[in-house]
Amino acid sequence: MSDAATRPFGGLEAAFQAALAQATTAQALEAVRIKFLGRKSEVAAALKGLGALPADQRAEVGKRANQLKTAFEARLAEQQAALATAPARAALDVTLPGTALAQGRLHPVTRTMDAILACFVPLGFEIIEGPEAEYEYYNFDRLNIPRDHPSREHFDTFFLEAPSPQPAKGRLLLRSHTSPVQIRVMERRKPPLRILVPGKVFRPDALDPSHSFMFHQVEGLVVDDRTSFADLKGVLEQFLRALFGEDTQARFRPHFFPFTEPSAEVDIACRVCRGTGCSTCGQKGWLEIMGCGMVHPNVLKGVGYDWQRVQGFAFGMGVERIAMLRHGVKDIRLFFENDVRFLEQF
Ligand code: 2NM
Repeated sequence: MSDAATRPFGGLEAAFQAALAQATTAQALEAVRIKFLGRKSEVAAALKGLGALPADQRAEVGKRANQLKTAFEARLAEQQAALATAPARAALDVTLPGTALAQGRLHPVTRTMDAILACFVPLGFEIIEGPEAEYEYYNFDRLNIPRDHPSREHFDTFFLEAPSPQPAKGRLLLRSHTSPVQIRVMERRKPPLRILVPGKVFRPDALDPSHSFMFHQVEGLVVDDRTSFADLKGVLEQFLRALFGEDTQARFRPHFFPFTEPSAEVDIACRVCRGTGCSTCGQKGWLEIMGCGMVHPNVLKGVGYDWQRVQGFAFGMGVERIAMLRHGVKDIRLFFENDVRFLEQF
């Protein structure tokens, strides 16, 4: 192509390309079309003026002008197509609030259980679980609660109708405490033992704000030579301070359990009234938190331990009761109704 033929369009393509790159709206694109292909454009003028050109230039200028026209039209069409798909992006307003995802969380009883277990892990306790369907043998006999003994009536029980696979171990029942797991562990293993047993327990109590036929317990057992009531007090005081705060005051009150001697119930100073008496503590100033004691020699003998050479201490607590105290929940049944409006507060 001769100089004369290309000169009229010098830099036109580059100018078109730059203008196109900046045209991000339909209007801007139309303005580019008018400027480069409209009636007053350089290309249109060249085509219109072909007749006035010398014959030897006419063919080449015409061909070049048509090439540019075709190329510009193609690129304008491409850009228009690209803009047509863009509105999806333009419509995304990043300042709008996002869609909240329904998020799951742990049940307050699970969270309280975890908090309790976490207090004992640094003290070297192992966490062990066992069956919820138990034999009378482990739930009662081996815990120094003999058949026909009135103390067994303190532990109302759900008996299962299924015939016992091992009749020598008595009937099957839903365990009324987790202590049968401690018996199973002691039968299998020799001291020293430091175990913690969490789990569900079942008692056919009438339902009311503080009773449920199923609830959760955490029980603990330590067996060693030279373990004393002082060790029991030290472990439980440390536990209560870890769970309820360093300034927690605890007191041990004499009590009776068939499987421990001596036995005690443990109270903490009421967290609501700090001991002066309120509705949470029933005007007593103290809240009952757990039971404990030194493992009864009959229990140690029953699992085959030399009761004159080893001692043990044990303790147990109800998880729902502690969850109620921690969170100010007034009715245990709320934990089992699964009303999301209740559960999502934790
Ligand atoms: C409690 C209170 C006192 C207890 C006793 C035993 C075992 F198996 F060693 F004999 N386990 N747990 C115990 C003692 C449980 O709960 C209120």
